[in-house]
Amino acid sequence: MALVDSIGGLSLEEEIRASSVVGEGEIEEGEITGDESDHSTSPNTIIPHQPHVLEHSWTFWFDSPAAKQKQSTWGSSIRPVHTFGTVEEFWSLYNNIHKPSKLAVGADFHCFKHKIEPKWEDPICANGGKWTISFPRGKSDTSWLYTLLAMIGEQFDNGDEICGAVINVRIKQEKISIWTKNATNETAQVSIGKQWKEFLDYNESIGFIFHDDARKTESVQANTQVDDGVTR
Ligand code: MGP
Repeated sequence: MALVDSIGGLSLEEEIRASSVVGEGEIEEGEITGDESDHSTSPNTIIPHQPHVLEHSWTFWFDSPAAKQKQSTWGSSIRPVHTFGTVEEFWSLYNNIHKPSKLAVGADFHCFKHKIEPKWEDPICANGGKWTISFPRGKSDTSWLYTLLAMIGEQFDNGDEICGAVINVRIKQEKISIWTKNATNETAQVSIGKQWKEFLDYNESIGFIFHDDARKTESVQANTQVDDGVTR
């Protein structure tokens, strides 16, 4: 079953680094304070580093094309890269890893909530599905970043329904998908798809597929291959 919606929208520019915005009156990291009435500390106290803790911890996973080629079972080469739980950790990781346009063709890069594996077999993903947007090769870097920021910054009204996001780098295209938990919860799926388009300022239609349907398609294809082998 495929759901399609076509609602356009807003930009996510204002969301970038939103989680690390410092409120009025708060002291920024590294800011020097000089309250003359307070003699208990040095007049020029440097406020220590206060990490900005995210609502959830997230894990980056990577599947390299070279490792994939050697595997016999799908998914056996997907590896967790690093788990982060603060805004600061996210940026230090993000700034030191390749953007999608620099990843090798065939690579899959995932960012999933900690302890959820980016596989249909994971019990939390098993009844879910995914929204997907395709981009020409080399054109998804900004959308990937905005997707990550919207997810880890808890910008989705139905963020609890989200497992994570993946970027698949292929010869002619890069596909970003958001995986969800309960594909039959149509209201939540539509809300996530609609908001995602707004965050990316994406105006085309996007497609949703149940993992269950993807699994069935896969087994039909496998049976067809077996039948072909028997009859010829
Ligand atoms: P894909 O990588 O999601 O699609 O699934 P893509 O990118 O269109 O295809 P590609 O050939 O360009 O990589 C491709 C195939 O991988 C599926 O048909 C399944 O056989 C297998 N596969 C993908 N996923 C996400 C899973 C999974 O979670 N579990 C299992 N068992 N197989 C999967």
